[in-house]
Amino acid sequence: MKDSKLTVTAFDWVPAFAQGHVRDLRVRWALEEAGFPYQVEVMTQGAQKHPSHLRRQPFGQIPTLEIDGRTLFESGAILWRIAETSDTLLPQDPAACDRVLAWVFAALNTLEPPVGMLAMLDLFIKDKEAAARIRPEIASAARDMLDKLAAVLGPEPHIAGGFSVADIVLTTVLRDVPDDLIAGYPTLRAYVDRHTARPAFRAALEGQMKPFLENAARYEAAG
Ligand SMILES: N[C@@H](CCC(=O)N[C@@H](CS)C(=O)NCC(=O)O)C(=O)O
Repeated sequence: MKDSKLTVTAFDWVPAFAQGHVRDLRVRWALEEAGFPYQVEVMTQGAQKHPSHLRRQPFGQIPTLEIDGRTLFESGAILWRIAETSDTLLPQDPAACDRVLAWVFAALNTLEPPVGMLAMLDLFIKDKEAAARIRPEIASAARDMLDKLAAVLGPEPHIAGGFSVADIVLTTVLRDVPDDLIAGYPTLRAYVDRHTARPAFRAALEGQMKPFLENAARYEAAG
């Protein structure tokens, strides 16, 4: 993949609450860690629903990754493909590699759903009364998963041996846990801080933020 032509899709602007949290960040971060050069196709808001984009991402979302003309969608699938062709994101040992694979899925399938539901309640649901009524139950389900994650992580720096693609996925999920919940988990907070201090994460974040800053005035003026 190092010699392939790689293009990630991203947005030219998103509202403030989503800035730094759009899922192309994971893909950029993995590419930065792997040392694979890539280009970014910056899409205007709304272009994700055009038929030309739906042909490559059936749900009208980003990110996608184009690899020498073929397109992959779903950030988890994209990250796994990057990881298996990198020298840095997956261990060689098959048992260790299985643990990384399991943690990639655990982050996406077990942790991200309750975290995503909280984001939905806090940021998107218009019926604020209904959201406030059901939030405690969803928060409790999220806490249950975070308790177990904190217990299994313990004092370890990474989730599955050395630094791997599982840490990229898990860190990006944990960054979205609302402050009132993550405050109860100092080791998970430290885990996020440790990984977001990596130069590859900083480069990915800077890359995502650049068009948002450039286009803020135009989108804000349009209301
Ligand atoms: N499961 C998908 C989720 C992708 C997703 O939710 N993308 C959001 C940005 S983080 C998006 O494109 N939203 C715009 C829209 O739905 O119109 C993945 O991981 O790739």
